[in-house]
Amino acid sequence: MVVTNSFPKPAETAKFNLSSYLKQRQQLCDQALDNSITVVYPEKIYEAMRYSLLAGGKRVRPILCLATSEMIGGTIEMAMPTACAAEMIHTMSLIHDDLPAMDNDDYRRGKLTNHKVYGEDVAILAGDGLLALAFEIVASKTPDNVPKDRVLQVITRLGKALGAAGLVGGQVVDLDSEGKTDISLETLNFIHNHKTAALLEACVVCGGIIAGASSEDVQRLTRYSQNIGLAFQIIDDILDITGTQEELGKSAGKDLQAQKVTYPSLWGIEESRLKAQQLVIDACKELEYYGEKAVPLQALAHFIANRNN
Ligand code: GRG
Repeated sequence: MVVTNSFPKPAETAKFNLSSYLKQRQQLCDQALDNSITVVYPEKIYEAMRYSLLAGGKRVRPILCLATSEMIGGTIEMAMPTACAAEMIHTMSLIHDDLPAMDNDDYRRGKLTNHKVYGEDVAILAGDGLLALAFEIVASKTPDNVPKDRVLQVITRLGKALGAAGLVGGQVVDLDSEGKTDISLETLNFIHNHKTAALLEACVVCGGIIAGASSEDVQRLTRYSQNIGLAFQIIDDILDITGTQEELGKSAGKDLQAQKVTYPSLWGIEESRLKAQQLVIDACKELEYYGEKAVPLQALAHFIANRNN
């Protein structure tokens, strides 16, 4: 069977100009993130925070958050502080993940990692600073037309997604699994549902909550985001094998080198692509209820499975 990098999309999704949408949304997010940190005394920490936050990146998480807010009937302005917070949390997790005590990486987003430039001590603090700022901006910068109980729900969900019940828990099991070749599919799913899918889910669901999502909306958004979360990680594992350092902006082939159990190591590359494909189809189905309004989120799901970095 020939493995292709793309698969059929529904008619409306195919007509949608995803690349110009992504470009425009990336610019909006970059601008908002740039405005969110001013360099004051002690300059070193603000510079270290800005270094990683503004180093590029696809901005998938904030874009998902904004798109969900719009689909549910909210605006970009209502969701932008939450979208920025999600990118800050994601960036801090990358800074900490790259530290010698964790994955020990020299490159990220095409640049030297934070600790390579600022030292391990400042890199840890830059991550901490971003994490604290994320919550500060959701609480203080969400516009007044968003009811405060929605803001509280967002803070609760973000906290849960990044703590021991989310990213931190997934990272602990990932670290424990290092060097073990008998990792089960159940453990692998646990790691990635927590390390990767939990934050993507929070971005989507929080974007919806900001806009006034009902409990039925939240259920649909949860199923959509769990599917794209797993698809995202399967593709990440494939790209570690098929991508180059230049394309990925970080070291390639790390999983093989560390003999890590990954989706392609369990299923093979072709089967892994098919599974990612099916997850994207399932994710898109969850949003059919919203008709044309769901097209950006459906196109983003396809992007996640077709990306090359
Ligand atoms: C959150 C308190 C707290 C601590 C961090 C280190 C850690 C705990 C967790 C690791 C989380 C991690 C690095 C998960 C990997 C997620 C992933 C697939 C990252 C790649 O995301 P992309 O492709 O990257 O969206 P860009 O650079 O485009 O943003």
